[in-house]
Amino acid sequence: MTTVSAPTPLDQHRRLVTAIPGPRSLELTARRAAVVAAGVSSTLPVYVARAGGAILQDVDGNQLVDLGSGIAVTSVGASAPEVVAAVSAQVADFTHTCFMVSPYEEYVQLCEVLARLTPGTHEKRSVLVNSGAEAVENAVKIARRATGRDAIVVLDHAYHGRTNLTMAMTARAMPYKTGFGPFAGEVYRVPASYPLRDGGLTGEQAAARAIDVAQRQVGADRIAAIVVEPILGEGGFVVPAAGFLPALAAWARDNGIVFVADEVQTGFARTGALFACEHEGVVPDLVALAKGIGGGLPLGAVTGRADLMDAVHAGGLGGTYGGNPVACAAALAATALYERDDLAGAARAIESRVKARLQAVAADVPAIAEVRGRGAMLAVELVRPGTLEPDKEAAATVARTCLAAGVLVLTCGTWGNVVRLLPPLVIEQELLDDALDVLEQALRALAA
Ligand code: PLZ
Repeated sequence: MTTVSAPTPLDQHRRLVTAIPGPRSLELTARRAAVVAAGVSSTLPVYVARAGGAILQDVDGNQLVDLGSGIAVTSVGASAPEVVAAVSAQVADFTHTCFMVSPYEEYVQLCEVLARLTPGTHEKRSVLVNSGAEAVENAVKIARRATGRDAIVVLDHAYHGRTNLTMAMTARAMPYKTGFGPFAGEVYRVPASYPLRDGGLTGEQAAARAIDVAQRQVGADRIAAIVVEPILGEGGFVVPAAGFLPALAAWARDNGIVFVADEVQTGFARTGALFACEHEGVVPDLVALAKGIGGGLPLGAVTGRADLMDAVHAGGLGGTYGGNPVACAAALAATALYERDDLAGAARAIESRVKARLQAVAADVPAIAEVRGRGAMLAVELVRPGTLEPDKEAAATVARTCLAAGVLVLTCGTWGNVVRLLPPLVIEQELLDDALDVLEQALRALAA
């Protein structure tokens, strides 16, 4: 293997040297308008020059704290040295052959890692793809082929991607679906568990409500798969009531329905366990993976029961770039870090630190309806005080205030009223506290 010298690490401090955005970023914003499609939007009005750990350095030399990790991707830290070294070495060896044409060891090795790390001790197989949406699509293809059934059940508030099939599976119209139909057929939506808005339903009751809809409107014997995010991601970082996931999984098992966990956002230590299903002891039949798996390089996977995966005819799964060797090298390095550095433990430490802090703020700020989440997948849902009426403007204001101070936080939620935190799991405590100071101030300003 070729060795490549590591770049100088970025110091892990927030530092503003211009207004946000600075002059170079403003220049790029103007250039962008002339050539980048208007449909592609960016949260951050600043352009990144370098990134390291939990710091984004922009083209004007500002250093921002990254509490988004590129939407839960750079969990091992931006440009983790181990990932950089593995990628650099692989690039020097070969960048692409196409696994369907001339295979290589890295693909096989990564599938071995996935078989070992994902929930359950049963025999597993994997297929590697390029993105989360592609992972979800392939899980559906596999479930349909294995069961000979067509129907797919998804949850309200779900997000599964932007391709035609996954748009149909995604709940929210704007901005994901509006004007982009017609959508793929045979996708049926059932109510999720959303404790803040469920009027006290238990997990079992919420599951019974979902199952009732599926059985009445579709019929269990027509359903190939139920696809579930163990914690709703784009839909608002909603942790289902305890018992919801196990009840859905049991119903799926009893009815020959493939239980697919979309762990694209929750996977790889993000929620304080290697996979979010583990919090409830649920072993999915198939898991859709992406984001954190690649340490920053584009990669997705479906891992699952060997009997289901191998029901697909030879040549039925694939794609030119699926399991690209550079992405595999990155994933082998990243997955080793989740284990070596106990990043699930790091996520749990982030959870206790952030929750303690934000719960104290919530006691003083009536716009905060709930502080929730697991591990380093945490959120604050904002409402008009005294009601459950979503307040999207409040979330936008908080995000904007943080950004102006050099802290990147994202929003999410069906109503856009949730401020979410997805810090790299390696964020240093001092830097996290500094970013939380900024966030706390922005939240407290809502009560002022
Ligand atoms: N499943 C659970 O969270 C991607 C999308 C942001 P891709 N989430 C961030 C946006 O606005 O496009 C996601 C997810 C879950 C599937 C996906 C899709 O993953 O890699 O973006 O295709």
